[in-house]
Amino acid sequence: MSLSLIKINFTTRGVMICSRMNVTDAIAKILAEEGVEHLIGFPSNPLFDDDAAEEAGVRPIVVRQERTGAHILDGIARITSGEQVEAFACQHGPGTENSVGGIAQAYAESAPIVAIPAGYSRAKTNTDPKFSSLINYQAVSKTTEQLTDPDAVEETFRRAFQTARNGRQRPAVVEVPKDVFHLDAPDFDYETTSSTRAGPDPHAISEAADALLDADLPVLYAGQGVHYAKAWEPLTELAELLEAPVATSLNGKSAFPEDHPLSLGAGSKSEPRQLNHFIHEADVLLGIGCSFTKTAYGITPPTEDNTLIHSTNDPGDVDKDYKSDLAVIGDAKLVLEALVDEIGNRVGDDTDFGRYDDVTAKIEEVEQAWLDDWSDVLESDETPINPYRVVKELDETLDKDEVVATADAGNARDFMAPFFEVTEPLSYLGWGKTTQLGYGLGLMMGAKLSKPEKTCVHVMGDGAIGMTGMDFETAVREDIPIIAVVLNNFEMASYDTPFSGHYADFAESMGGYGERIEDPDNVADAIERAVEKTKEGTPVLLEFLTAQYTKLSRPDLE
Ligand SMILES: Cc1ncc(C[n+]2csc(CCOP(=O)(O)OP(=O)(O)O)c2C)c(N)n1
Ligand SMILES: [Mg+2]
Repeated sequence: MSLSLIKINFTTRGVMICSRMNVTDAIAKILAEEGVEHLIGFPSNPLFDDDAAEEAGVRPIVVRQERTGAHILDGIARITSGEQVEAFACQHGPGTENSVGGIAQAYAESAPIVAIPAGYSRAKTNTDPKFSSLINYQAVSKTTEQLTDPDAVEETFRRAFQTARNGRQRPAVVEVPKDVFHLDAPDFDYETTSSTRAGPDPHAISEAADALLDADLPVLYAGQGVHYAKAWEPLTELAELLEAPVATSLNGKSAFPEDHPLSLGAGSKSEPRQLNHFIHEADVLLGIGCSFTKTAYGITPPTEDNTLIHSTNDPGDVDKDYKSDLAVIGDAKLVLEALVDEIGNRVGDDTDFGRYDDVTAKIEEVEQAWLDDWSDVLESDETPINPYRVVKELDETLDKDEVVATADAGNARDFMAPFFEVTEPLSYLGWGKTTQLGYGLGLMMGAKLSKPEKTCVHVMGDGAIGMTGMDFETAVREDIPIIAVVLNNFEMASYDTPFSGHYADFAESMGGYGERIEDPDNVADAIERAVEKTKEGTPVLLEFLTAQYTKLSRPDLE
C-alpha cells in the first residue's frame, strides 16, 4: 500500500492547508502499515505531540513513567508470541535516560519492541553531556540506529521491524533527532516486513533422536522459545511419545499444562520438589527453546554424567554457561515436529517405552509429599495473612482457562512460581534473569490490552509497587482493567527495610477499586469480587496485609 504524500491541516480559522508529509507523519504511517496498534511512552515526542500516531490509526497511550510503557509493550509482544511488535516513544534527554530500564528488561526477556526515542538536534547530538540513544542503547537492543536523513525513513524503519520480528526477538531502537522529525519526507511505498522461521539441521535431529531413544529417563525442559514458536502441541506430543517428564523455565511457565501427569512444574529460585528430583535423575536432558542461562531464577542442568541437548533459535546461547553434548538450532516448533517425526518413524507402532506408569506415579508421589509438607503454610489461618495462603486462594479461585498471571521480583515470584498452577499456554508471563521491581504491572497491562477477555493478575510486594505503582492510574485512565495484588508486609522482607502505605486507598484515589484484606477467611471472596469488578471494566488493587514470611521451596537445599 502506498503512502499519501500530502498532509491536510486545518488552521484555527478552518482554512485548509496542504503540506508535504514530514518525517513524523512518515513514521506514523509506517507504524500503521506494520500493524502497530499502540504507541506507548511519554511526551514530548512529535509522534504524540502532533497527534501523528493517532491520525494514522495507532492508539497513543501515555504512561506515568517511561519504564512501564516499555513493560506494557513487552507484555503485548510476549502474550502474542512475538507477533504483535509495537512501538515506544519518549523525549530526548530525560525521557531517553529514564527509558533504558524498560528497554533493558525487554532485551533480557527477549521481547520485541520498536523504540523511537527522540534525540537532541543533529547539531548537538554528540556534545557532552547530552545523552545519546545511539550510543547508550546498543547494549540493551538488537540494533540501534540514528535517523539523520529524511530520505532514509523507510529503509531505517524497515530494518528495525525486520530485526525485531525475526530470529531471537528483541528491541530495535531508532533515535530520531528532534529537528529531523519536522523535515520533509519523500514519498515511498511501504511493504510490511515479514516473520521467518528457521528449521533444524536434519543431522542434528537424527543425533538428538538417537540420544533420546537410548535414554532410560529422558526429561524435557521447555523455555520461552516454545511460547514464541507456539510449539505447545508438539511439545506435548514429544513428551507423551517418549513418556518423558516436562519441566519449564520461569519464562516457559505454561508452555506445558501443569496438571498433566508428566508435568514437573517450573524451575526458578523456588521450585516443586518433583522438578528438582527428575532434573537430577535424567540421563538425557533436552532443553527446548531455552537459553540455559546461569541464573538464580532457573535450573542448574547437570552436565557430568548425562547427555545435555540444547535446542534454541540463538546459537549464541549454545555452550554459553553450560557445555552441551549436542546442539539443535532452530525454531522450537520446527525442531519438536522434526523430533516427533524422526522418533515416530523409528519406533513405528512399537511406541511403548514401558516407563509411563512408573514415571507418572513417581511424579505424583514426590509432589504429594512436597505439598503435604507445605500444607500448613498454604492453608495457614494466621494473621497477618501468610502470603502463601494468598497464592493458594488465587490458585483455587481464579479460572485457569481465563487467567493470565505474573509475579514481581522478590518473594512474590518465589511464592507464585511453584504453587500457582497453570494449564493454558501463555497463561503465565514469567521472566528469567534479572528483573526490575514493578515489571509485572506493565506486563499485565500489555496482556490485558491484547487479550481483553482474560483476567490479568499481577502479584507484587509493597517494595515493588513503589517502583511503578503510579501507573495504576494509567490502567484507570486508559481502561485497562487488570488486578494488582499487593502483598503488603510493610517492608522489603529479605532486605529488612521498612515501608509504609495504604495501597487500597491509593487505588481508590486514582479512580480504581481498592480493597484491603486483613482476615485470611476473606481472601477468596475478595478475589472473586476483584474478577467481577474487572469484568465491569474497573482496574482493581487488592492489598493483603501479609506476614513477613520468606521461607522458599528449595528442594536442592533440603
Ligand atoms: C529495580 C530493582 N531494584 C532492586 C531489586 C532487588 N530486589 C529484589 S526483591 C527486592 C525487595 C522486594 O520487596 P517487596 O516488593 O516489598 O517484597 P517482599 O520481599 O517484602 O515480599 C529487591 C530490593 C530489583 N529486583 N529491582
Ligand atoms: Mg514487602
